Amino acid sequence: MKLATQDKPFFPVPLGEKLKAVRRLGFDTFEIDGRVLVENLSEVKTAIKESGVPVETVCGGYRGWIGDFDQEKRATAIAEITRILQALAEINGRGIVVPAAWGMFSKRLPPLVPPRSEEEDREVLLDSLAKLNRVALATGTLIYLEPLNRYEDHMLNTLAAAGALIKAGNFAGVKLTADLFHMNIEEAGIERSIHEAKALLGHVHIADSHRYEPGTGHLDFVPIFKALKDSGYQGQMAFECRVLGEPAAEAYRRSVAFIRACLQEAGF
Ligand code: LER
Ligand code: MN
Repeated sequence: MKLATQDKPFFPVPLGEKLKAVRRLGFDTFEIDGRVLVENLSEVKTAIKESGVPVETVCGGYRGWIGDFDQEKRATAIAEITRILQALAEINGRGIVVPAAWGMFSKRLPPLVPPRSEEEDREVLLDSLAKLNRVALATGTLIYLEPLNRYEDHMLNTLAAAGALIKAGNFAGVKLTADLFHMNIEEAGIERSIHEAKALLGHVHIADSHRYEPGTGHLDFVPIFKALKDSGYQGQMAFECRVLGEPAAEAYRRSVAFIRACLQEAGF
């Protein structure tokens, strides 16, 4: 299990210094933006070599969504994710976090009724995932399909719903992202859902209950980590949160120490 972080405004530049700072804060690896990776591939390679800090996962950095209502934007998403996976393969990366869509539509906010049926949503997602599954298998990378909460996406909100889609398509190159912030809203029981989805778990996003740095909210991380440990989870856990404490870098360092203690207590 490796602890990862996404980029933060208080991290230094250039990328080589950023990766060194990430390690000093207590992380093992960096989750990069897809566009940053593709547009700076040789700099990323040098930074990894010089810092010894791997870059193994991607989140964001492409236009459109795999479940986009607009066919052209959906094709753009598939093409750009393909380029990101090709670049990721060159740095021995693992995979990219991909939601069905983010901020495109919510059935819980006006106008409430989406312009496409659930059956059509499903067909569109199966088609996009079939294409990206082929790319993942060809490049030795993975798609980490990410259910989001009901206010951020109307198509996939639970691990079970996303897992059913992966099974329906028999996609060996598609796994799940378990994002604790979304799960805290959508899953009846976080630990139970982790156990039920264990065969498909590929990646984890962590934040506290209010999506600030772990340790500042009311999420109980130890039983969740125990569920991951008991499920045989060996992938990454990437911080995806805002930072409440000040100064931010110190608050972030405290949060990493807090999470490492929780991981140890859970048996990692
Ligand atoms: C969005 O809320 C999220 O969790 C990101 O990982 C985007 O996929
Ligand atoms: Mn996430």
